[in-house]
Amino acid sequence: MLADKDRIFTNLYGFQDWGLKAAQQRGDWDNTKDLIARGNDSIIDEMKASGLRGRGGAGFPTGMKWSFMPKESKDGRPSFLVINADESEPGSCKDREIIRHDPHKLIEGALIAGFAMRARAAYIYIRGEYIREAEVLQAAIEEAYDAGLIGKNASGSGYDFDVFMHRGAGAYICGEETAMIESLEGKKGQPRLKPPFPAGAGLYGCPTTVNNVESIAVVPTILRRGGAWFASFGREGNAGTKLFQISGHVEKPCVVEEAMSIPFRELIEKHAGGIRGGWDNLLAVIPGGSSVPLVPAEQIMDAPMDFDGLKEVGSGLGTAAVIVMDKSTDIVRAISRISYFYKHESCGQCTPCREGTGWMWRVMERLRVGESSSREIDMLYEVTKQVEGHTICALGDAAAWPIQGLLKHFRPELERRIEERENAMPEAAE
Ligand code: L3W
Ligand code: SF4
Repeated sequence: MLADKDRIFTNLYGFQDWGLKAAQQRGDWDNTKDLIARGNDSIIDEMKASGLRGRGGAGFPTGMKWSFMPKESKDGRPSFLVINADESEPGSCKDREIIRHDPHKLIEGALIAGFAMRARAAYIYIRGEYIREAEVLQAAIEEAYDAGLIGKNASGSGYDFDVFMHRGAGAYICGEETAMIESLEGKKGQPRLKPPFPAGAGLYGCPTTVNNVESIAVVPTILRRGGAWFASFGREGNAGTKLFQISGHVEKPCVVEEAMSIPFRELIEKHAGGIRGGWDNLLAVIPGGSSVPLVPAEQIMDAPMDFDGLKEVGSGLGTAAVIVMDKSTDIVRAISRISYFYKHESCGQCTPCREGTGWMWRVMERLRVGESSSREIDMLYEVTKQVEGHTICALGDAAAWPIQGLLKHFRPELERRIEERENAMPEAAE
C-alpha cells in the first residue's frame, strides 16, 4: 500500500483548506521560480524520466507530448496549454476532487508545464456541471494572480503566463481534445480530423497541448521529488501513483491515490472495504470508466491495475474509474444503459457513430428483455466492428467496446433471455 509520505494529493479529502496559505503550508508554490530556472528542456527531460503517461484515458507519454511543441514561434504565433477538466466519463470523479481540494497543485502545474512547452497561457476547460468546483478554481486563480504567482513575471521567474478558466455547457464530446478546442473557440463542440494534431495546429490554429487535470497537477511534485522517485512506483511502462475512483457494489466507494499496478483485489480490500456480500458475490468490473470493456470476476482478481495489466485481460485502465458490479446486477441492462449514453452524446458528425450508436442501443434494449434471436447477437457484433475504427474520434470505439465485452463474456446470459421469452411466448419465436 502506498505510504502517506509518498502521496501527491495530501488534501484529497478536503480535511484542510484549499486556499493559498494552506496550500503553501502543504508545499505548493515552494520556490517555483527555481523549478522554472531549470529550463524548458530540462523540465521535459525530467517528465520523460518520470514515465508519466496521460491520466485522461489514452495514456500517451506526457513528456513526449510536450516535446512535440515548437521551440521557436512561427510567424509570431503563440502556443497554448489546454487543461481538460471536462470530466464526464461515467465513473470518473478524480479531477473533481483535485479541483475542489487542491486547486493550487493544478495552477502551479499549469505554470510549470506551460513554461516547459513555451506556452503563453493555459485554458482550463471545466465541465459545466461542476459549479462549486468552478467557483473554487476561479477563486484560486485569483489568489495566485494577487500573490504574483501567475501573470506578469510569474513567481518572479521573468516569464509571463496567464491562466483562464472556461466553463463547458454539458456535452461529453467536449472532453475529446479537438472538440474542446472548437468549443473554446466559440464553435459547436465537434471533433476535428487528426492529423494535424493539436501540437501542430490547435487553439486558434496555434500549437497547443491538451493535458488532463491529474497529469498537470502531479507535475510540481514530480519535479521537486525527481522523475526517478515517481518512476519507482508501478512497473516499467506503467509508472507512478494514480487516483483510482472506486464505485458500485463495494462496501466503501472512494477515490484513492495508490501506486500503479496494485492488484485489483488488494485495491478493493485495502481501500473500498471489499465487495458487498463477499468476493464470491462479484460478477464483473469495468476497470477504467464506461469506455472500456467489462472484465468478469475470475479474470480481474489478480490483474495489475495499470495500462498493460488491464490490456492483457481485454480491457484498459482508461481514467481508472473502477465500476464494481455484484451478482445482483442486470449486466445486460447496465451495458444497454451505457449504450444509451453514447447514443445521446454522439455529436452526429460521422455516419457509423450517429446511426450505429442508436442501432446498437435499440438492439441492446431488445436483448435486455429477450425479444431477439441468436442471429441478432451475431449481427450486433458485426455492427460494433463496423463502428469501431471507422469514425473521426474515439467515441465510436467507446460505444462499441462495452458491447463487445458483454458479447464475449456474457453471451450465454443473452441466449438464456431469448430462450426464456420464447418458452413463455412460443408465438414470439416464429
Ligand atoms: C502529436 C502524434 N500528438 C497522439 C496525442 C493526441 C492526444 C494524445 C492521445 O482519447 C481516450 C479515448 C477515450 N503527434 C500524436 C499525438 N498524440 N499521437 O496524444 O491521443 P489518442 O488519440 O490516443 O487519445 P484521445 O483522443 O485523447 C482519450 C478514453 O480516453 N477514455 C475516456 C476519457 C474520458 C475523460 C473524461 O471524462 N475526462 O477523459 C477512457 O477510456 O475513450 O480512447 O493528445 O493529440 N503523432
Ligand atoms: Fe462525433 Fe461520434 Fe464521429 Fe466522434 S465518432 S466525431 S462523436 S459522430
